Amino acid sequence: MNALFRTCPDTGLAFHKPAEALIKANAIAAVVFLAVGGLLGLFVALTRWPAVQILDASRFYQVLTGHGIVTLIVWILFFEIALLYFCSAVLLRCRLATPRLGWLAFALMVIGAAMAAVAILQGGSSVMMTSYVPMPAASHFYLGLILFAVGALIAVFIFFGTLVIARGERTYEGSIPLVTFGALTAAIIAVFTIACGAIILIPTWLWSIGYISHIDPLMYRLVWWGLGHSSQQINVAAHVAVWYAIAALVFGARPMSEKVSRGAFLLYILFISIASAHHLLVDPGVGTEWKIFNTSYAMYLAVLASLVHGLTVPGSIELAQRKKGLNRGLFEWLRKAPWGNPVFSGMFLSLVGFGFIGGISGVVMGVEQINFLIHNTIYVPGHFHGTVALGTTLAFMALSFWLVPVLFRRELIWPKLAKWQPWLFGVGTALQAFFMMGAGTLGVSRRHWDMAFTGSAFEWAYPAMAYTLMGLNGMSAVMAVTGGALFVTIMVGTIVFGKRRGAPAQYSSARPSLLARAPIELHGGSTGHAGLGIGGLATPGTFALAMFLLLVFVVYYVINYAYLASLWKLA
Ligand code: HEM
Ligand SMILES: [Cu+2]
Repeated sequence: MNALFRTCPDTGLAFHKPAEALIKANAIAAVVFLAVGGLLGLFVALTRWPAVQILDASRFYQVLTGHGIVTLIVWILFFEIALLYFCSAVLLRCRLATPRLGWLAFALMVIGAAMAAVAILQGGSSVMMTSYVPMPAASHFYLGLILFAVGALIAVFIFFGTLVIARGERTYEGSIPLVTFGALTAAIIAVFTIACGAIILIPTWLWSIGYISHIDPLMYRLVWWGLGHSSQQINVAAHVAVWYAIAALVFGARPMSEKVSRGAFLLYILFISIASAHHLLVDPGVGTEWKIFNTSYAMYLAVLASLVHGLTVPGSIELAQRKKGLNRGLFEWLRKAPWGNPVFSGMFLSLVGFGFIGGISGVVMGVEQINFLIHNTIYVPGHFHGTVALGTTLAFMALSFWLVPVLFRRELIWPKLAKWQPWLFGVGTALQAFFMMGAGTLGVSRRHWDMAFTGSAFEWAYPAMAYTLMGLNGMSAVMAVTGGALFVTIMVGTIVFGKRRGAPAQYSSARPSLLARAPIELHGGSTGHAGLGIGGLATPGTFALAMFLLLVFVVYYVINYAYLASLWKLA
């Protein structure tokens, strides 16, 4: 049987027919679930808005569980599977390994997500995303998650298989492209992540049907966070790969140093699972040395990797722009970037938001002492909306504005509104993160539906400011959800109603042309050292931005320690 390919007339990419169909299916599932998850998020935020409080307690926990699982697991993973197939079969111009198993994986993921959704809807599984034991959920809640994970694992192995095929059939020269390397990083971490998930969720499922009598809650948390934290690193590796892809697509930018970028991805693989310890900083049972070693030494090597990407992605854009003559001052290259193109604006807001909000707050809250200030407060959702909503989700949205028209061969509908989408979602989410972090610093608890604790035996009130902040959070959520809804509408509208791009695609069994090795180019003129910072700074604007990040980080870090000291009323 000969594999069928089409060559995209707009991009030159080669699409293996079954790979194309699988990418489409996974992408559509992703968008549909994002719509559901975003709507649930709106209800969560409106409930936490004290003046609105739209849901009652039991509905709130149910909706919150649905929101967390549908967004962070289902939307993100469907999109990532589409991304893995794209980065292997399409970028390497080769056939996808075992497309039939790809459909099996897809079916398992759909069935698993549906099972978990039904369990949540039935009301007996409002255990939140983290599903800590001994809080029980229905057995089909756990089984659904397990089936979903098995599906995802199969897809990850199809990705590995496709890399092997590409190498065996020599569809590319040299080493795999950096974007594919980033996807490979995500896939390797995914294997570890899903293994942790199996180790903890399978016994929990057996516990839910009565085969196991007891699961130790501390052990549960330890292993669960091997899943919960590492999966966030899959997201980071994937969205960093998307940043590199978009820098190349929009600007023709080339990585400043492939070696450094690849080395940074390697750091993720080596050090990230260790950072899971930052979720156990207040847990008894694990020692202080263990906590401090893992979160304050080893974890910084993973943070270093993100800092490297945060430097080299805008740096490569700056270089590409300067080469085009946008060379005046520190920031002409950035001012004259295509801010009206949602592919670029979404990616850049994702990068800045991830660094300044998600990154700084993450490092600060990962310090054992400071963690006591904000543990289990609404600061935590503030932080991770900076990472997974603003960082990952917005990066995926930005890529979709380019990918969906290419994949479905249709023009984007509503291009004018599309320009606004990243701003609505990005700024709305950033504000949400700020307000939740602010309220959390004032102590507002996480996951408690009523911050006024109405009717409780002991009276307790937060500072008035905390109520205001939670109201502002609700308003920002409306803005973010508007942006999210706009994204979903434009994507679905484009797939269904978008104007067709040219004649229907023709597939042929001819082998696509070889992916040529990119010509090696030295940045910054003749010396060849400029790109390394020797002989003049090639990217002064990016360097200035990096110094600004450092400054914000130091100031914020010190403020938190000062605040911690002020709570210590012994002196
Ligand atoms: C505009 C869209 C969104 C809104 C309005 C929103 C709002 C919220 C709010 C207010 C909470 C905190 C609830 C609480 O603890 O009281 C929350 C929790 C959460 N959100 Fe979002 N969010 C949005 C998008 C996302 C996205 C895109 C993701 C993931 C990719 C995400 C993942 C989560 C998770 C995992 C939780 C925690 C659930 C739990 O505690 O079990 N959210 N969201
Ligand atoms: Cu973590």
